[in-house]
Amino acid sequence: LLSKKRRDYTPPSHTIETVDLRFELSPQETKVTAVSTIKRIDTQSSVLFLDGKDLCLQSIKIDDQILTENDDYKMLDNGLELYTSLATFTLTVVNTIKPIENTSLEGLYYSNNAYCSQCEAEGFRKITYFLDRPDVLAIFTVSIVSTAEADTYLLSNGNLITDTGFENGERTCVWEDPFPKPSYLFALVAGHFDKLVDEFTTQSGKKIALELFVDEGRLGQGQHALDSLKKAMSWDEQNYGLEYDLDIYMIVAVDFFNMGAMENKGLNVFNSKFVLADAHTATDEDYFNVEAVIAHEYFHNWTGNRVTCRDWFQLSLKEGLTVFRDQQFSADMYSDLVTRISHVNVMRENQFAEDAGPMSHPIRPDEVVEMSNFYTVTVYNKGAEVIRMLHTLLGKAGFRKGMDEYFARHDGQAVTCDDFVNAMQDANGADLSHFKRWYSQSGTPRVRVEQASTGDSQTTLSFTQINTPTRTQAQKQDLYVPIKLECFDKNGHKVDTRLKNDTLVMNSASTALVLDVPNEQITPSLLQDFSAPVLIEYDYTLSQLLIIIEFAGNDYAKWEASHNAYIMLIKEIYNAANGANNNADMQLRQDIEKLATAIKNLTVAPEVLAQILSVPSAESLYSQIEKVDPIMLYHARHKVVVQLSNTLHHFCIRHYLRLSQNPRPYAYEKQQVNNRSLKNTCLHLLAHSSAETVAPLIALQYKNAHNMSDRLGALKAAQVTQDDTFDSLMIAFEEQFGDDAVVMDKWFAMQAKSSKTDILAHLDLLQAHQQYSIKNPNKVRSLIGSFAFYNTLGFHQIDGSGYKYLTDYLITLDKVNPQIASRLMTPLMQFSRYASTNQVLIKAQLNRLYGVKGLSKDLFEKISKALI
Ligand code: DPP
Ligand code: ZN
Repeated sequence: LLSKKRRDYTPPSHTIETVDLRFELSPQETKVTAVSTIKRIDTQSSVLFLDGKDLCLQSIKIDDQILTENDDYKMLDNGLELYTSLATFTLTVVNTIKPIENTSLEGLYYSNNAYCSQCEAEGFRKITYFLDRPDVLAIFTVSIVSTAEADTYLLSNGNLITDTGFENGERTCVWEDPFPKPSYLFALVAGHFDKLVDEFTTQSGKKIALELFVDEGRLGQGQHALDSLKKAMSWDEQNYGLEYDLDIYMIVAVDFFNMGAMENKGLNVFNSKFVLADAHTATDEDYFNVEAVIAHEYFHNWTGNRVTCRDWFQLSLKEGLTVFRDQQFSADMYSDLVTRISHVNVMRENQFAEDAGPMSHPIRPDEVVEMSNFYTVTVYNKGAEVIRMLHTLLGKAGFRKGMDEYFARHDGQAVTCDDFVNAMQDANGADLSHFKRWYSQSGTPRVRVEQASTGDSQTTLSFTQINTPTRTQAQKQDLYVPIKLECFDKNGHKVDTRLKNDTLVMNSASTALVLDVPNEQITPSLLQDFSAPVLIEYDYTLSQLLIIIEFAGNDYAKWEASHNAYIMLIKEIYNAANGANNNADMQLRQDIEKLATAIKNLTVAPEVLAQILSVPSAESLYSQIEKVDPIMLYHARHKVVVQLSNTLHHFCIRHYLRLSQNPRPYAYEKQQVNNRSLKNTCLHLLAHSSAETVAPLIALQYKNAHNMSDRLGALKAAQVTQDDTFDSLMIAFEEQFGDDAVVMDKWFAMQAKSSKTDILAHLDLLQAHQQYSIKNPNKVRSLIGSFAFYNTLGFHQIDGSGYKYLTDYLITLDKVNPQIASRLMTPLMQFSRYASTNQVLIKAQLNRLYGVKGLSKDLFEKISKALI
């Protein structure tokens, strides 16, 4: 399989200045006519290559001349080659496609009685022959012709300039997008929807029409999305001076979608999961996510659409930056701390794992076989962390200056990550050459911190970076690493570090910090706010962590210290289970006692306490233990949670009862969200305790719940107790929500995480459920994804049957939707972190998969990397 390399980039031989697309819609066979005005750029060129995939070509013309195969053009596997030396010409291509057979959900497809498109990254070539690359920017005019009166909306990018209405058996709508754009931002949606309308006035006084399209009957679940959109629009004006640029902004929610959402110019297409929300069906977390994804896609209008990527290796140019912007937005809308913690958890649970496995790649990859394999937590989330470090380095005002410079230079262009950093650098008179290494180096840097006496009265903290070689990079360089830190003495007083903004900047492999306090009295709180995407190695004692929990002035540091304390205790139990220590249980009781006392003494806001009471997931611990036995780790973690639950029983009951009183009508607003978060965290923790008082509380909460957060909170707690309550609540839930596709995803996910011993038979039954479909990515992710990613006991069964189950499913799914199959492979890809018995079993399945005939590029790329 041919890979593309970043270094091999060449500019296009030709460009397309305008394209008129005409779609004559039919689910079975849609006819596409593309009339492009093409200009030759490379004067030496006599060949024009056009991408094309799964297309049925009808005719092809240059100006008025019909072309003949082999004389004028040649068909290739991945497109066609046109022979012409004209400097400018009009190309007319007529071809047909089969939307109803397109289960890959890439290109134009038909599902739930509607047409929908997804072109990023390389889906446009499944619509027509084209220069399907992001550095070719054309003005699009789109005519959509439908003979079905039921298709009430025929939508594309930009402004509607003609609507014939339904007459003589057909209707045509014509859309014109005045902004030149790459083909990946093209969109078409046609079908019947309900429409919610709103309006936004920009800071310069322009009125924008906002339109939200949802499935019939779902209008009541759309207002939160529109409110979020308006918040995002004014936030971007206030924080970056960026205004919306078309007269209309449309969002369509569909049930069948590979991604979360897509930022097509003026016509976003969304997975309905990130649009639909009301108190009855959506949790607080869902509300948060809808707001964040709506904002993310909106922010792309400038960071992505107005300034786009030169080639797909530069994906982080728009994604890292836009994720950073949506994170800033979420922090402003809701909570700095909780938002930050949720993103830090993603880094530690998912990104570190990816970077330690066979798919490890820099945020700007060097080599790609299938581009959709690179929509990763590395490109997105680590990319955002890199932008965040730039923000730290340049300061808020400096960062803004750099952004202004970036738009001043590159509006309307397709550019590179280097162009972005250069704009930042030049606007600030800074030298970012060392910083740029973050773009080319993969892997998670570890920073080893050692503490030692310097004379009698001083302490030296020495910091050393360890950049371990990865599969594709044998040589690693040191990186720019800002480490935000505070130090405390034994009384909890803050020690003066003389650091600007409390931040130690590592500009080389090692550095040291000297403090005027004796060694035995120092407790450092390191990497506050997760100031760099690195792993810190420092051997804390429990007493040190307790000092931070008690005395640190910022909540992040308190949370981090509690998090580290849990990790420490879990590791001790894990190691003791290997036979080392008989006193482990008693030690654990004593340690948890101390930790619990520190927690009880805190006076922090409810959402902070909720975070501190949340024991880190097993997944986030995998990067902490070499060759981990997942089942043993699961049990070790469980033991710690149970001990914590028993120790904090009264404390949690007290909070729980207090917060359960006099509920107000549901609103997604801070105080309510924070209180619910603490209440449900307490309930979940209580469910682990041996006290019999808890089961009735759970059942009662479920029964009285007037919103989804409380309902799901009860259900999750019931799942922990593993008694009949859970099964009966699940039946009640299904009866109530069986018709709501988005809500039922929660139900499937809960089923998939069940610790039933016959989980595999159970999964078979669930696949036969009337709401389940292998063609619907949300369903596949909820059921099979939740099982493989989160059901430790079920997936890692020692006979390998969990691994085999997933592999069997992947073989079938790959034929239906390779992108989703490829995402679902992740748990198998990360085999190297497991104990050797697990590794052998997983590799056997990967080998079996490798032998399957006709495997997609998506899977093939990953398996070949895994098996090298
Ligand atoms: N729709 C995806 C995102 O916004 C890809 N651009 O991240
Ligand atoms: Zn994005």
